[in-house]
Amino acid sequence: MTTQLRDPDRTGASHLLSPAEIAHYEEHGYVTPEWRLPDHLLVEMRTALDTLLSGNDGVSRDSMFCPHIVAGGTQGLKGDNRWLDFARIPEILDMVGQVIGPDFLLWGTTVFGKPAGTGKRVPWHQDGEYWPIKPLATCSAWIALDDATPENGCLRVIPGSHKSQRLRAHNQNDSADLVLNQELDPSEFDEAEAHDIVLKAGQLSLHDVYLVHGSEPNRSDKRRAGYVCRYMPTSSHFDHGYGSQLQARGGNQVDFTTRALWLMRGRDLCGKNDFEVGHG
Ligand SMILES: O=C(O)CCC(=O)C(=O)O
Repeated sequence: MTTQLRDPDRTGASHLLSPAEIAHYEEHGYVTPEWRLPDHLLVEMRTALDTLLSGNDGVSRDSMFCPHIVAGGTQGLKGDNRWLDFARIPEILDMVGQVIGPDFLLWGTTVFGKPAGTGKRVPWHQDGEYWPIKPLATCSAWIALDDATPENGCLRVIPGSHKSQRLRAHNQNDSADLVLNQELDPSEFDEAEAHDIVLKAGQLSLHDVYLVHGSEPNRSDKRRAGYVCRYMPTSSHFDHGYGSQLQARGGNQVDFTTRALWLMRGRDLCGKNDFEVGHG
């Protein structure tokens, strides 16, 4: 089946972020665009998710790293090219380009599957703590595959927390109840300022690498799956060598040393990104 990525009814400028949406991203570190996936694409993504789940029995549903890498992805996940297609949805790339510039690459994806009843908490964190990106920069597109609400553990953010462009103090927490093992020190933010990102299935949010965010466990009877794509401007370098040093420090749950990079738009501005590693 050929994935028809661009929505025929929404071509043209209508999907682009408005000036107010761009200003919201800059001011608050995230935005929930007006545009949403066309129904046919949402159906395809949910079908791909069913396949991913049924083909990967032993892998935690809470975080399935790199489904876009077909074989030998992190965790031994059996992936599928369709997830790479979904990371190339032109409307989403256009919006990402509006906030990080026209030259950018895809370096990672994750399905945060948060199953009904048992979905775990994602501790408060900033994304960049163990990412080998110099200088640190990434825009994450979090695509809701189910409705995401406070009841089933939608993404929560601390608006404006990206602004200092500073990685705050994290502690390692290896509790089995958490999806990630890096947790922000409570002195670093005020949870009372948290904002819930409530999304209908097919909507998405974009967030900055320095934004403080997390999500509550899913105690409801409704799954809350999201597919996140990580895009970085090619003015930054994804340093595979530094990836191994970070791993040696013990904080990483994933292997960045062989991570494949895909140029999504424009060219490699820094000239140092390696588009052969991991493409086997
Ligand atoms: O899906 C979640 O609850 C967490 C997502 C997240 O931490 C991220 O996209 O960076």
